[in-house]
Amino acid sequence: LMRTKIPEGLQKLPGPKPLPIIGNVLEVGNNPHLSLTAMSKFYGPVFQIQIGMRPVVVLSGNDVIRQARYIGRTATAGEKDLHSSKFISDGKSLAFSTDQVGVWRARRKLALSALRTFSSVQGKSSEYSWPLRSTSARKVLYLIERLHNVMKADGSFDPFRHIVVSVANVICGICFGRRYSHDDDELVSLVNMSDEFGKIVGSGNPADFIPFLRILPSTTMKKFVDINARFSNLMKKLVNEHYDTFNKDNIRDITDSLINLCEDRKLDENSNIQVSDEKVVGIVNDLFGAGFDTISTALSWAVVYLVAYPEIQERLQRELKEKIGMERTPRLSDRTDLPLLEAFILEIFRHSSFLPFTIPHCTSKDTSLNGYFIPKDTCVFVNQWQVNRDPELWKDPSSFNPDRFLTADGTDLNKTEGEKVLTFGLGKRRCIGESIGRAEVFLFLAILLQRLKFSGMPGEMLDMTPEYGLTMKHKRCLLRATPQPGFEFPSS
Ligand code: HJJ
Repeated sequence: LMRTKIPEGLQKLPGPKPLPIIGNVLEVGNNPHLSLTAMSKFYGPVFQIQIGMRPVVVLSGNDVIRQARYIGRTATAGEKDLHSSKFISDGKSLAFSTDQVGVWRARRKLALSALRTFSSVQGKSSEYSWPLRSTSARKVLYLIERLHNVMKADGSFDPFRHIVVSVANVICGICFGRRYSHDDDELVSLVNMSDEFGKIVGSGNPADFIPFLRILPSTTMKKFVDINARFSNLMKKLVNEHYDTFNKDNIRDITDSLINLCEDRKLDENSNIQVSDEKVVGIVNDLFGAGFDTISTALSWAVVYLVAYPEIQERLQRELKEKIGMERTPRLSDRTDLPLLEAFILEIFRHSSFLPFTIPHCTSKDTSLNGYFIPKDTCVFVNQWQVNRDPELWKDPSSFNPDRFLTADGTDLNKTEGEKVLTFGLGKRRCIGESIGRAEVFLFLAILLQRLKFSGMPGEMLDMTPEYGLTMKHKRCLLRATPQPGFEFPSS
């Protein structure tokens, strides 16, 4: 890099001076969202650090990140070559892949259309649509029953432990057409280890960049390899069951539709991009992994915030009672009638910023941003946490205040404010599950809030410090849930 000539009219990137061999690993530390936000105040919205010997460009600030999205040729798929990516789905993950641009683009298109066909959030029923609303609603009602039983037995419950199983069952239905019992260890223990996955995959893990760290014995790394092997094995088992029972006249779920695509392609010899069957069907791993990890983290945070801000919980419950009542289960179409709940969800996304960085990007050719030269093959981190806490963008950014997303009279959602929240990335590699994600979080929360009141354990303080990772989680805790007046737990 030292030898790279900077083209005329462009400047060299600013940034802290790296140490030999380790670069800026010490300054980045264990909470990159905080350290890199602090550095952006000093070096500006585009700066460079070095992790090990590799330069990494860090983007902050609404303007720069939105600008970067238009130079799509910059922040697109490319050879990221991060050490941890090699273990995710046997190196064949779509989101973490090192696929060439053409292959990546073809796979992304397949993933998008599979999701669209089987979630039908907008309610456009297609040939074989799986309405998210009814699947989710059933899972939440079951979750409520489950929480009731746990409360009866233990007097408290661990929110993440139970939410993650229900959320996993929604995406499991869409991907594999089946559900698991809350007592089935095959799924329950796996989805309860997603924090270990996120710790390794989160942006700024030194082992991704520094080869000699990989030969040191690391228990976290061993766990990570282990989790990925277990995850892959479960996916392989489910996929093989689908191959065994496949019938092209009865496409049951996303896995079937991906298998069907492979069969179709065998008849089509004109296709110029070659994607192996394994890489087509393997898309389901990413859909399942992303579908349970992100949404369970969001919902678990939401419950913790409800407990931390009881007056907001009360207002949310009043809104539900007035607009929906207790007679029927809330549905997706109620979204426009529940602006406070929508505002609450936006404030969870903003304040927790539990997706602090996007998945790392990589420049696929020499480019420039904000007058700085960025060479080909540079790793790029996008600091979403910084945008969501930027005092230039938000009044009193560290206070939790859903009202910031409502119009002045408090009766409507302020859409422009909502669009400033950065959670799903931007540009060519933005999240493909955004509409499913938003819908599922809404539906789960609406139904939970209609029927349950959440509180903490008497005399115990809530620790809201996030644990850094791809998806930042709150510390495990015990909470209480009691039925709302006018609603009784189902007797089972
Ligand atoms: C997983 C938790 C996993 C995968 C994928 C293949 C695709 C949060 C952000 C992006 C999400 C994108 C994706 C996440 C994939 C998980 C997740 C876990 C195994 C996986 C920015 O998630 O415990 O195992 O294998």
